[in-house]
Amino acid sequence: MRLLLATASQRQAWRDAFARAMPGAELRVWPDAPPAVDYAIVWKPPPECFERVRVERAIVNLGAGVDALLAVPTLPAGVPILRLTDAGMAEQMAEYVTLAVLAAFREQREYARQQNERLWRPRRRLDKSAFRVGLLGVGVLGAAVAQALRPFGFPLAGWSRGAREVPGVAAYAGPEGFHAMLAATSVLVCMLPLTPMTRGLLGAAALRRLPRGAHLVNVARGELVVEADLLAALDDGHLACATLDVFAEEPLPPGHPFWHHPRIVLTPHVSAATLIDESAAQVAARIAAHARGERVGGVVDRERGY
Ligand code: NDP
Ligand code: OXD
Repeated sequence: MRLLLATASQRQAWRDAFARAMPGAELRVWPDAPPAVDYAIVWKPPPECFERVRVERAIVNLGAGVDALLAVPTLPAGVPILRLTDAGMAEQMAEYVTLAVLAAFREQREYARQQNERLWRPRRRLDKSAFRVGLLGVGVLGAAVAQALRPFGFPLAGWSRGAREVPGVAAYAGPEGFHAMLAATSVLVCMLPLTPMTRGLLGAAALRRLPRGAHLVNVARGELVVEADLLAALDDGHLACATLDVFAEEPLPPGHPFWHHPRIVLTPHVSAATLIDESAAQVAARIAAHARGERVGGVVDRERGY
C-alpha cells in the first residue's frame, strides 16, 4: 500500500502515528513525493501536491470539515474523498457547547459583571422550558451535542437538510424550517459544514430573526457568519453574547474587533481538536476496508460539499 501524508502542521507526530497504525504501508511524507500513491492522507495540502502525485484510490481528509480540501484548485476529479467522523471530536464538541449553553442559561456574564461592580443581586431563575437550544446541523457532531444537552432538560431543535431525526430533538429543514426554528431559539449553535449553501447563512436577516437577548455559538466555520452583521447585532444588544471558536481569518488578526468585544467569548479553533492517534486509527481501518472493496464511513459527497 503506497501512502502520501501531507499535513499543514505536526508532520512528525502524524508520520509516527501512521507508522504505528499502518506498519506494512509504504509511507511517504510531503514534500517527498512519489509519482503515484494509492491513498493521500491530507490536511490543507498545497496545490502542487496533486500536480506532482497521482492519487489512485482515495484522498483522506484529516479533519471533519472538507471545505479547505474542496477549495484546492488542483484537487483531482473522480477520486473519492473520505473525511474524519468523530474520531474523538464529538466528546470535545459536546463539552464545549454544553459549557457555553449552561453559561448562557445560568447568566454567567451578568454575574461576572455584577461581581466586577461588587453587586450582591440574585437574579430570577430563567424559565428552562422557554430556553430553547437550536442546533444548526445535527450530523455526527450535532447529534452528539444534542445527546449531551438532553439530560439538562432544555427544549432542543435541530436543523438539517433532510430533517434528520435525532432522539429528543424537534426536527426542522429548509428555509421555512430555518426561520421557524430561529424565531424560538435562545441559544443557536452552529455545527454546519461550510458549503456554497451555508456560506454567509448567519447574516443580518438570520441573526435578527433570533429573539432579542439570544446567544450564538459558532463552532463550525467562521465564513458561515457575516462578521459585520454579527458585530452590529451585538452592538445594539439584539444578541446578548456570541461564543466563537472559528473565524473567517485564522489566526484572528490582532486588530480584529472581536478580540475586545464585551459580548464575545472567543477561543482559537479548539472546540474539537483533531486527535492524532484516534484519527490515524480511524483512517488506517478505513483505508484497509476501502482497499478490500468494502463500504466505509465518512465518504464525502462533492456535489453537496460535505
Ligand atoms: P456532518 O456532515 O456529520 O453533519 C453536518 C450537518 O449539517 C448534517 O446534519 C447536515 O444535514 C447539515 N447540513 C449540511 N448542509 C446543510 C444545509 N444546506 N442546510 C441544512 N443543513 C445542512 O458533519 P460533522 O457533524 O462531522 O461536522 C460539522 C462541521 O463541524 C464540519 O464540517 C466542520 O466545519 C466543523 N468542525 C469544527 C471543528 C472545530 O474544532 N471548530 C472540529 C470539527 C468539525 P443532513 O443531516 O440532512 O445531511
Ligand atoms: C475539522 C476541524 O474540520 O478541525 O476537523 O475544524
